[in-house]
Amino acid sequence: MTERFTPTPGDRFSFGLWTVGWQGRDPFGDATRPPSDPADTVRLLADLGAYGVTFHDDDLIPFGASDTERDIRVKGFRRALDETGLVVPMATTNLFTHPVFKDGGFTANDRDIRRYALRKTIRNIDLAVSLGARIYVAWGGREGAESGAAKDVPLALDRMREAFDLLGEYVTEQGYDLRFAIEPKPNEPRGDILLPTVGHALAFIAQLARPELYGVNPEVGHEQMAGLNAPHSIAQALWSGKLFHIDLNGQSGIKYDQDLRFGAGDLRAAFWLVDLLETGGYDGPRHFDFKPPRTEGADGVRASAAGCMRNYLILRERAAEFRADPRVRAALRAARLDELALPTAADGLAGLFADRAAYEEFDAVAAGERGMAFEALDQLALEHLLGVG
Ligand code: 3MF
Ligand code: MG
Ligand code: MG
Repeated sequence: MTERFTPTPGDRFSFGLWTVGWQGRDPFGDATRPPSDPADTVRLLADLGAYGVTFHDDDLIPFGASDTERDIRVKGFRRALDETGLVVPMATTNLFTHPVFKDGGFTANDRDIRRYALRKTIRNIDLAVSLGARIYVAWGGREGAESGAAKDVPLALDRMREAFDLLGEYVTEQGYDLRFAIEPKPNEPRGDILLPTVGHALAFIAQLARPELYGVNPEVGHEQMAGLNAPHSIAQALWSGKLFHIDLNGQSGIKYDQDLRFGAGDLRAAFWLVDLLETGGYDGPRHFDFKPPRTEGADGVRASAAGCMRNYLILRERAAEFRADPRVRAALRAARLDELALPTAADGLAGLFADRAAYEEFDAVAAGERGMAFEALDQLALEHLLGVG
């Protein structure tokens, strides 16, 4: 019975080095777990059934490491990848830990820091491409402010656009097969972060010189921190052709970034998200960006990572059963979802004006009295989610 929830590389589950490798240091407490060698993390993830591993430059090569140390680290990582068959679908830059980035990277008020941030990013893009990455994530965690006059937002967005345009120019000139995925977040670690939601990021991308190179990397919990419906945000990203990557995790409402394992927190949102990803045409990695709580030792870390994948697989089965249930199909028709798929005026404006039933003879009172039958539909969904469908 349990084999069907055992992950295989075909499920395309990936994890950041910083997730299972998180030592549990938080703003109030020290690390509760020892540091882990990235090569060991690769072996752990392969053992658990993942297919991919992702990294920030500093996860792999400590900030300020010498070239010799860098080579040793990269070699050890490559060896573990070769041994296990794990791939690197995505990489990213740490522009938030070192004090130099306290006011941001691409939008720091200090120009020299912005230039340094660009060079640091480009250096890691070269490494990412050499390891086979096709997606480069950019989370601007420090691109923001705590106070009003400290950041001129239009100017900061000019600098953000300049940075992404330069990165796009770089990968194009190099002939790299690499696209960028911008990761929105409303706050934490800054009081307010620029590009706070998927919607903001989509609007920003439209302003770039090569918009086709950029998409989004929505994180479930980040949208929920803004009080938004994460599956809806992610559906709009898919609809826009911009869901390049995803950070799956769990979050309970509007509070600090909990980074719970996928399935914890808002379970109903997780159900609808899996339903969306599995039916909506997303073909990228199922990437987990979570933090095994600092209460956990090595066994707890394994259980937490395994739980992310197992919960995804359980929800995948539940969502597929929901979609296949004849009662659900009938309930969807009763809720007139098939009608939503019809164009409103395929007959054009002329047809719309000529159609007296559309207005002159339309019985708005009767239409207003029709029930939508959504509750019966949602109850079926809930029962499938609970395993009694
Ligand atoms: C913070 C995050 C980040 C990004 C990471 C990948 C440290 O809330 O989600 O994780 O996902 O920088 O780009
Ligand atoms: Mg997060
Ligand atoms: Mg993330």
